[in-house]
Amino acid sequence: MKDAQPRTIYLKDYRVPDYLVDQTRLHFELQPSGTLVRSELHIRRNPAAGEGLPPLALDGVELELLSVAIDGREVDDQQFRVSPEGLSIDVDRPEFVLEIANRIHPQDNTSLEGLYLSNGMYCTQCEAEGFRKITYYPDRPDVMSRFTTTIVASRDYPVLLSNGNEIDRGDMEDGRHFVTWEDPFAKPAYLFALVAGDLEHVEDSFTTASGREVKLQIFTEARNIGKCDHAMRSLKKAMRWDEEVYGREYDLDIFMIVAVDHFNMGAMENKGLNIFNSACVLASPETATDTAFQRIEAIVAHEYFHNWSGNRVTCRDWFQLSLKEGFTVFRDAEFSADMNSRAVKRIEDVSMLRTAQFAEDAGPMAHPVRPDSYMEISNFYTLTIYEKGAEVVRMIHTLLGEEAFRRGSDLYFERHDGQAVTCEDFVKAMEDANGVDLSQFRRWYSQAGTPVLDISDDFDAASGEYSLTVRQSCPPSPGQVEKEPFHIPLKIALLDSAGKNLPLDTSGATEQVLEVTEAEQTFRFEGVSEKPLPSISRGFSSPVKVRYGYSKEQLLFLMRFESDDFNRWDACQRLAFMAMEALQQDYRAGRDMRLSPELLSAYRSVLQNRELDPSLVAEMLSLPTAQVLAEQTDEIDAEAIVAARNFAEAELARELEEDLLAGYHAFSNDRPYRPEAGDIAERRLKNTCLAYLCVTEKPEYLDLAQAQFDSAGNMTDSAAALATLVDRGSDEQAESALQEFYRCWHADTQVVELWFALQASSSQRGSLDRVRALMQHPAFELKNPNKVRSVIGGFANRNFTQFHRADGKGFEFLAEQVVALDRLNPQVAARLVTPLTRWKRYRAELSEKMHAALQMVMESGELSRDLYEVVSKSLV
Ligand code: 0A1
Ligand code: ZN
Repeated sequence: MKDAQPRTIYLKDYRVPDYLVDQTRLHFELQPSGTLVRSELHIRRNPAAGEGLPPLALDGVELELLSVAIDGREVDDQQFRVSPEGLSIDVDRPEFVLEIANRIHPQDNTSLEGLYLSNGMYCTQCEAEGFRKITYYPDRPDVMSRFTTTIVASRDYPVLLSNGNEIDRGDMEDGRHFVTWEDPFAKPAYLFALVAGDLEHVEDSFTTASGREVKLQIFTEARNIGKCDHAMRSLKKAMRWDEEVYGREYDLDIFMIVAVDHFNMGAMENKGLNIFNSACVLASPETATDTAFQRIEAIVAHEYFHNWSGNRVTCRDWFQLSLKEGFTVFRDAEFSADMNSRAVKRIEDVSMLRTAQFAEDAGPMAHPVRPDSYMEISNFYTLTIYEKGAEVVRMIHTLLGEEAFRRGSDLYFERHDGQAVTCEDFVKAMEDANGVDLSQFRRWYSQAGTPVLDISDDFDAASGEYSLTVRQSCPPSPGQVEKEPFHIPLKIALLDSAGKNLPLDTSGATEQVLEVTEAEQTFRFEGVSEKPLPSISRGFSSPVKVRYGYSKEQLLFLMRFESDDFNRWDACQRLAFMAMEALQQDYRAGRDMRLSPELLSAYRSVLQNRELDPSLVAEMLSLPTAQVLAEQTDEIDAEAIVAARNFAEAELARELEEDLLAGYHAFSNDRPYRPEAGDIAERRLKNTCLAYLCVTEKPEYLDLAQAQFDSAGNMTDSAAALATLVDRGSDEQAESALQEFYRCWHADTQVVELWFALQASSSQRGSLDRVRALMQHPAFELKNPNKVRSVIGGFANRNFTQFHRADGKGFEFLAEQVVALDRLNPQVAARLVTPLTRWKRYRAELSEKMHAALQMVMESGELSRDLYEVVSKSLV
């Protein structure tokens, strides 16, 4: 390990900062041989921190310190101490100007934290604790300062950017040039950004609600300049939406986005200068799939929304990360729902939550939405903080209703503008604005684990009373054995035998939000004339597992009549899950597998239904993925899951062949490409039909796929056809399509990433040998996280069949790669190891092999703090 003893940081140890930094002046001289950083910090004792003048503690990692001066006088080295973690300076006055000079080496920075180079362009990533790799500083979000930044560089870097507004520029005598930026808003260091490179940009403008003109610019390398339009459109939509829905206006005169190829995450909300992973911003119809178009729209919005939920109001400490992330994910999800199909957006989000977040909640790294402790904060950019955090905000929205929620968010922004605050402050604003009590609700922030609701019902025909009894429980998670009952909004409806929603009270409302607060609680409905069928947790009203003993017939009924699209899809999922459990049992017992005719006919009627949104039909037709099935079983039998799923898919393809073909043709068209909801839905259903048809491996359908591949006018259709040929075609068909695709697109980074991912995640063709070969491909780069995620991540996370091969070689491979990567990029290594941390969930044979692979990582030598935390916690 890097640190002999990785330290655990506790929320309970939080103390206000000893010193504040009112002004930060930075001066960068960018040079390949090493970058010189000079800082001038206007420091003042924090009156809230108590008496006396303790030493000033600054964070700093991997820095070469050149000089330290206070109020213009060099500080002699008796007065300060340097450690691998930072600098401690003795202080004799309450207010002073500190000047520091240090050198850094961006060209050697492979961790992609701090200042680094991506394809020769300088860029930064400072969240959460990257600024300390740039210069010595109190690198914590509750120290907010006004930044002025001067960048000096050779003319080879014509574009020099930082946060805020440009206030000066000019030439130096030695032929270099400089630009100075000033950010009028105080901000924590994690929102600092710098970019320098030979970049082009597209420009547009936006007029805010109050009539201010904002310049919008997207910067990228010249070869990508044609791929910025969608992001620009998305940005303008997001700016308008935030004004309309939250009353939030943009506050600077300029908003910039920069695309970089080497990036650990999706994007970063630096004030006025968002830096994006190029995969999350660049798109054109020829090169990006519908999924990519929608992801870009969502991420551009997410980062933009952070300007208020994150930047204007920021986090006091990193335990409060979900304050900005949960809220902002909720905001971007609602934006995407408004721009596209609301039900499908919800289905996608819930599917992800149910697979990956529920697994996290049940695993060794489980933590509450507001964690109590961490070793390495980078490990806490999790699905729990982001997605479950968003569900928690959504539940507040559900409990309060649209208008009251808006009153709460208005108060939150008004009360805390310019401050660094806590999740508690958010909840308090929601309470104070509406006179409600969310005391018990706060447990969602402090208790980890996915609650389970066991629901039963009773109907008394004589009195016309129907009741629902809800029992809640929550399994233990690390450090938390007993859980107190949660406050759970449960949106329900009752269906009569004709499939109509029954009125639930005298107002005639047919939907109700039950507030579950007790360990066991009964809800009664009067005047019910026949035994109804409950529709439970409509729209997935809370992040819980609902158990109600639906029979197959009842689920079939819901699939036909349920008016809530999300629950309609969910009924279909439950049914498929039941069927596949039975198939797994057959497989294990060596019996013939059989899919029930009712299920087949239910799927057929979904496919024939031309009233439904085609993307909902596509979602309903798609069987739960192997990962979903695995997450929902107590003891994962990977082989049985694969066998059951393959069988069900083959049966559906065979039985529904005619309807699938009809569907394929009905939803094919030659309209020009538009990434609009209606068109996306049609392409999705058409390509789902194509994939099913090719499961039969009949030559005529493979020809159809080949024809689509040959003539596709957009990447969605081209990639879908390619994936189908790769999965179902002959060796020759698959290989020649792959080659042709590469030949056509080898110069396009995003498409090459897709080409990698498609192979590595193919259950048929993504063998370990192929994955190893892809890593030798000239376009593969272990130092580039996107390439790593496409190839190694594609294999470990999306290629269930091959990754779980019985000899455990898939696990060994992952362990090897994680160890190699840890030397270059600890953040990415720690994330990549996740599938191995789930070893306890598997049946013995695989479980032991996964455990051994994890052990191998542990014993491989020095681990980064990031990887050490995940591996050591998972081995327990
Ligand atoms: N705040 C960003 C996520 C982010 C976090 C860490 C990063 O580098 C380690 C980069 C980005 C967001 O939510 O979009
Ligand atoms: Zn975010």
